[in-house]
Amino acid sequence: MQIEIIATQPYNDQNPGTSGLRKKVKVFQQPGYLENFVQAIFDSLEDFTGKTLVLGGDGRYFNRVAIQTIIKIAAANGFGELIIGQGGLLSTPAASNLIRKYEAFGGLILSASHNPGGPDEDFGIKYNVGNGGPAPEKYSDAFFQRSLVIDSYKTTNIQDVDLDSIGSQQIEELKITIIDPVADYAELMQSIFDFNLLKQSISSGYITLLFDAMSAITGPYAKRILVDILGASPESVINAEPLEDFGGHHPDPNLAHAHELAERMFSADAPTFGAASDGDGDRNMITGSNIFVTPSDSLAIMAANAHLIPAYTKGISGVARSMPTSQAVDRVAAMYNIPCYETPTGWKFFGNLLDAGKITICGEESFGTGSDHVREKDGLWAILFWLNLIAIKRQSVTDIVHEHWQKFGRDIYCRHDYEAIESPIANSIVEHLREQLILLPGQSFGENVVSYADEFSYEDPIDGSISKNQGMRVGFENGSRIVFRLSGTGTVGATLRIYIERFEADVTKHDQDAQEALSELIILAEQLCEVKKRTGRTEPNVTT
Ligand code: VG1
Ligand code: CO
Repeated sequence: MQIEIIATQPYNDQNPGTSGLRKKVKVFQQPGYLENFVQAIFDSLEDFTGKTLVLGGDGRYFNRVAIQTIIKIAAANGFGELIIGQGGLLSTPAASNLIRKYEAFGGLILSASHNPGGPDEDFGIKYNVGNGGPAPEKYSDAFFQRSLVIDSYKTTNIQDVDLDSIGSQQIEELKITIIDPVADYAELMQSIFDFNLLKQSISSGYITLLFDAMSAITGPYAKRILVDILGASPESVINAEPLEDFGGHHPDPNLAHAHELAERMFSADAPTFGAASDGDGDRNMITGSNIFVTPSDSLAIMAANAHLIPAYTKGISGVARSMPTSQAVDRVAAMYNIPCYETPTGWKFFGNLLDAGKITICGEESFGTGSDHVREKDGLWAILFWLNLIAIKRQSVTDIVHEHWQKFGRDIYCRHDYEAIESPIANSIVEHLREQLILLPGQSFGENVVSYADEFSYEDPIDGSISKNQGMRVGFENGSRIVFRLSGTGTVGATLRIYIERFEADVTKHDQDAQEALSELIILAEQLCEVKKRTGRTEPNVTT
């Protein structure tokens, strides 16, 4: 194989965020931009000669072009085998599974997840390590440092690879295997859940379902698993064709963006269960007939009921949640007497805990839940978990949620996102908040007395690494919390996320609307951060 060394200029903005490097497609299309970053990753890794790399993406615009480029750079850098999803497609959890199952050295996942796609929209790339999980911070820091000084990358002159024909081919020292992106994943799901019970529940009509793939990666996965294997009707999977621009929408599974699903689920003839996933298939939204389950509640309910699911009948070792996720799962852990860890936002912080067997189930308020079956959050896994739960308990989603609240109380929760704020204004908001932290403890706001106010810092209990400045928390004596943090996945300006929660033990008050129940804290959040005042906005772009 003839290796070419191409001279290049470094870019100064290749710092991975919460989940890999995300930029506008136009940024990635600059000369050497993608090449530099991929070479910077390989330069930061050791001892991979002859080893396997998994490669695939969510099918968004630029996916195929990027895959051909990466194949050549990986070949020139000495990988021995590339496992690539047919058509260049792999959902994030499926890629994680392949890395683990085929004991690959690592993987590159091409996705900007829930961000929109198309020539003027977003693209992304992320490296996953040998456990199948997103590269921890020490890696992403190294990638960035290398990208700042890189002056050349390696490539080869091999021909473009046919990504659509399944099978293996040998190109000199390099083996390229194009695989069915769904098969291994479907097999894994079958090993976790009671597929026979699910088939019966669906064929008998006890469960009727609607799944919105949002024109993103999970269409083929949902069609195979829900329709072909479990027997749901073909109409129960909507927007099932992955499109390069996701049909012009945000492939973000929440009530605002999955509006077709939301309309059907809140109608008179709603199915018993409705769900959606995101661009790369790692997120999930759970709904039942006329009910939306907040991701934080979903995590708690899954933890509380895991022992009913075949793969977890022995119980779970512990749970973890990202810091802004509600404390609902903490109550489950306390009652079951298992540990509960609080990590910074981003799945990369769960990997060590999962590897060490400290936790079995983990999740984030941002529509992400997962377990030790892979090292990514997993949308369809969460959906199958809920279906299995409904089938075993013979209860509706509403009854499962209400029963959970009766037992544990309800952590009323909401998140407000203010997107694309001009960076100087966002920085002024953060600075203003930071200045107040030291003064807040002991202050009373109505019935809310501040018990602590700080910037969240995390020490990994396994490797001792420390991650600072992971969001500002204001905690109250009654257990309520307001959290502020800037997004690390956006590509335009800055996005401020405000997370608000309050515990309600009184069963007669469990049916309240979250925005109303949290109205005092919402007003207080604005008083503290002044996002409306400083940006002139009147309301958040997205409320979840
Ligand atoms: C967001 C979510 C975070 C999630 C991340 C990646 O990050 O808040 O919980 O892990 O997206 O999810 P941020 O920094 O924008 O708040 V995904 O589905 O984009 O891979
Ligand atoms: Co995602």
